[in-house]
Amino acid sequence: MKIAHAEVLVTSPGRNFVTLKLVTEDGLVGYGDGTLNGRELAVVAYLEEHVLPLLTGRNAHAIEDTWQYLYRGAYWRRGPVTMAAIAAVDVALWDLKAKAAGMPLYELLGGESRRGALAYGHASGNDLPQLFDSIREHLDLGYRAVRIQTGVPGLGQIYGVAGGDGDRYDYEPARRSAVALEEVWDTRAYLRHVPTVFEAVRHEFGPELPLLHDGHHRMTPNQAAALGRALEPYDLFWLEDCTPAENPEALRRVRSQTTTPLAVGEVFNSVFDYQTLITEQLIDYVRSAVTHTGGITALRKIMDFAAVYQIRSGFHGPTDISPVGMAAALHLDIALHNFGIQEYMRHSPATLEVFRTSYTFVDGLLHPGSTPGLGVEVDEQASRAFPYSPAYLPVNRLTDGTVHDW
Ligand code: GCO
Ligand code: MG
Repeated sequence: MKIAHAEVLVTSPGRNFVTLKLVTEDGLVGYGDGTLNGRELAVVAYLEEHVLPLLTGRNAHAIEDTWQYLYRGAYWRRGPVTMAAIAAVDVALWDLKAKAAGMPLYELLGGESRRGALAYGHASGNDLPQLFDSIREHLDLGYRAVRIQTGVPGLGQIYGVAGGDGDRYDYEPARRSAVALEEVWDTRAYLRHVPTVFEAVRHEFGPELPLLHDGHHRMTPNQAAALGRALEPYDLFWLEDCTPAENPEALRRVRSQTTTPLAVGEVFNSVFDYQTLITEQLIDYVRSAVTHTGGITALRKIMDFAAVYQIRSGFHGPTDISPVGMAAALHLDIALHNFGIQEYMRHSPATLEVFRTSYTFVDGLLHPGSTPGLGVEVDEQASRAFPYSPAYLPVNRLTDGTVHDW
């Protein structure tokens, strides 16, 4: 099964997506997601200029060899652009292999370990009434776990809070911008406010509902430890990215101070980013996306390593992971023994018009479906109606103007 043709598809149905398409000599088509939100065209250039010329004529079945060839062969290893490009190739090859076998991909990863993958959605509101409405809306949609983000008194638009006017999510798609928008942030105000929100949510919705929260890399280890402790009475499923990702050692301090479960890794791109966190059991959940971690081949190895230390998966699944990347995560979710939860933000109707998916969401559980391969086909004709449009992520500043982590 040789690769006859490789090409990169860029489309923007609601937001930008980068998809690698591989075609074999006998006409099988495989897709891989290489979307890196806000820096999309860097991955396109990496693939088109440096990877595609190496793919034609290669044995499409040789997934591990191709992975090592692209990773070690570049000499310059890791980094989000490189690993998103390798992921795109890796996932497209797994899609091809499973299509050639006539099986859904999870069968090649060991088969089903569960009926479906518990998913969490993004509930948010500027204030408590809006937040409660959003939680109810998620429960009505079938979600059995929700992430909670709210506005903070005194601050304007902040990460994770849908802006109103029918927006489903923050920056999806209403405030995407060709220049980076700026938000204002105050960590002390946030720390005072968040426990009151969880108190109110538990009071209204009871003790059962799994609740999650994302700190988006903004706290110091001490602040994160204090927040983790303050949230203990509300029994969080996890507190995510409490400190900046570059310094895994910071989590030793947090870990020693609180039993609130910790989730980390959406901006990581290799197993080495996790080495300290896993071996010292400083985290409870691996947050990586297939798309940003070198694909199924690499993320599977991270999860097997994590399993030894009782660490489970909680893969990244915002709408900037394309339906191809989401499907790849779902096949792993179904097959892995140490699955934890799957983030699931619903893609827009425009996105789903271009990417035809076979995954399902029933009673709060996601399933990748039984179509051979990943179960996602790209409608190239439909994609042409949505040309690339530059869109930056926001930049965060403290109240005195200092740039902070967004
Ligand atoms: C999450 C993430 C996202 C990221 C986004 C950046 O937990 O889903 O934090 O909201 O901010 O993926 O591109
Ligand atoms: Mg996050």
